[in-house]
Amino acid sequence: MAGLEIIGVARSTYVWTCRIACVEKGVPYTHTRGWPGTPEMRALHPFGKIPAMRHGDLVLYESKAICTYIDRAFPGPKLIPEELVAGALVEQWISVVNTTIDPLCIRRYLYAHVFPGTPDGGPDQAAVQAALPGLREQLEFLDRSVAPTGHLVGGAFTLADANLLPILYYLARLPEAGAIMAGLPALTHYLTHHLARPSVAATEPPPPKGK
Ligand SMILES: N[C@@H](CCC(=O)N[C@@H](CS)C(=O)NCC(=O)O)C(=O)O
Repeated sequence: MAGLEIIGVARSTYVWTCRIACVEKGVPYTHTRGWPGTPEMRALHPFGKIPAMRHGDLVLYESKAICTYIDRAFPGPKLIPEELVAGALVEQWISVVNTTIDPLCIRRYLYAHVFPGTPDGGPDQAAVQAALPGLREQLEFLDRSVAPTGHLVGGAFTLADANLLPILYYLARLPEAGAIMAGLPALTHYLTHHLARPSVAATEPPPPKGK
């Protein structure tokens, strides 16, 4: 069977999670740049989003489905534990991050900085300020959640961590979220510690152009 390919730009949080999964499992893979909305991505994903995956004749989209496939198709440490409760908790974390934390932290707050749509290209301050109470609530919740073991589920690195870390990486680089996180020691340690993990460090996106 042809090798595994992850398609999407490296800066996407969801692409990053899939690449972490490949490295964690020791799966050789090719990373192909693909921009959302392009004909190339629309050929792989019905809405042109990233990531997509190719493995032989199989094309998959949705990062969770891609990572689950990688976890089941290849030997190596389980990213989604087989044990009933731990496995369910990983599913819970991925779901809450993708449906509640990503929409606020990335789509509303980070996008208000990165894609502000303001006349001068500066941050959309109204959108930033409106996101802050919820952002603080979510970050404080995450701080409490990782404090006991330094992981989201049990005492080991799982897909739940691989799914959250890219989001925290970007938040820590923005002024308001960075200031909130600086006051949350468990979350700060969690991020610093796992960014040094070989699978995460090896797949860290390049800095934006001009930096
Ligand atoms: N639920 C999808 C989300 C994919 C997604 O929204 N990707 C973003 C980049 S991080 C994207 O393609 N955005 C462009 C768009 O929505 O048109 C997954 O987990 O793969």
